[in-house]
Amino acid sequence: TEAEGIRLVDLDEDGVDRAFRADVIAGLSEEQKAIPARWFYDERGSQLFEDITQVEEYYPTRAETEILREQGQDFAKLIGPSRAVVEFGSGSSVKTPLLLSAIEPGAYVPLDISGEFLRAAAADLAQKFPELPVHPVEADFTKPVQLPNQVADMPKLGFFPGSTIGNMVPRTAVDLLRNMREILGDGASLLIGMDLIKGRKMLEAAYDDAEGVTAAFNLNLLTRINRELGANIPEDAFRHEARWNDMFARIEMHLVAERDVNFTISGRDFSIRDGESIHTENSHKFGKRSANTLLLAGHWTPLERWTDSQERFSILLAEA
Ligand code: AVJ
Repeated sequence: TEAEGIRLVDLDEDGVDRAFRADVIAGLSEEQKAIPARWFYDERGSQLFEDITQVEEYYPTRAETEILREQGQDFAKLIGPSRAVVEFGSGSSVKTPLLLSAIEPGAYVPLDISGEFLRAAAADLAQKFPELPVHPVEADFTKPVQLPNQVADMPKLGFFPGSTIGNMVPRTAVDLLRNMREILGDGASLLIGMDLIKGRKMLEAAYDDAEGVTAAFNLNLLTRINRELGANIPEDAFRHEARWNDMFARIEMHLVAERDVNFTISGRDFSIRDGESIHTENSHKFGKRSANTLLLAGHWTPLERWTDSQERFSILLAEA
């Protein structure tokens, strides 16, 4: 299973998230066991991801923030003022203000599946930019979305930082880019972060830090399954692994069983053999050519590209 999309929450009579249970049961029934990466982000998982962005080895957040800090003048020149900035995901308290202060936007429209994250982010932004109209939209942006009437006549700038696109296999990534193109309409631009291909050592270290924060993030998925799905997976039987898959140019995270284990999830029996793994995340990396090809397949024409001073990360500007 490599279904990485997002869905609105649908609880059963016992308060169990149906989509979570269905994804876990289907994923653990495959030949290569796999669970979609979006299930990492419960409260503890979101906190652990925040912690990851602070560890020495994890460069993407710092590198992308550097680009946003340094290239404000270029953004202003190429994007121009009075755009409705549509952010896919509820936004980061650091990156979003850097973009908004660079370009004099006409409005800010954060889109997120989680109303809770969305309201918090919108309130934070409204405080930092008291003059800026903010119109949060609670929506699944893998589906068609109608933008608020207030921004109907403004040209749009889509913002999709964080190399989140890299979590998707190319097919899913292309579908999402095409949907963004539909949501944003004619005359729109897109500013998107993509992490770059680099040496295996640096990539594997970024996803397997010495402090073990990424390991804790990966293993927390088992804790979440046990708690929310009434499972009894022995967490101590698994270890975190980050592998560079050179053919697909991606880092894969796995949970590798260190002995044979049997467990039940929502009354169903599963077994995993010693050495077998559960594939929990893909993080695709791009070159200039593969980044452009992905954008073009997604119905966007690349216009400009920036990297940080150490050429670890890229931000691309494309037009509809
Ligand atoms: C938030 C998806 C961009 O792939 O680098 C960090 C998630 N996983 N360390 C990434 C993540 C392990 C991150 N993204």
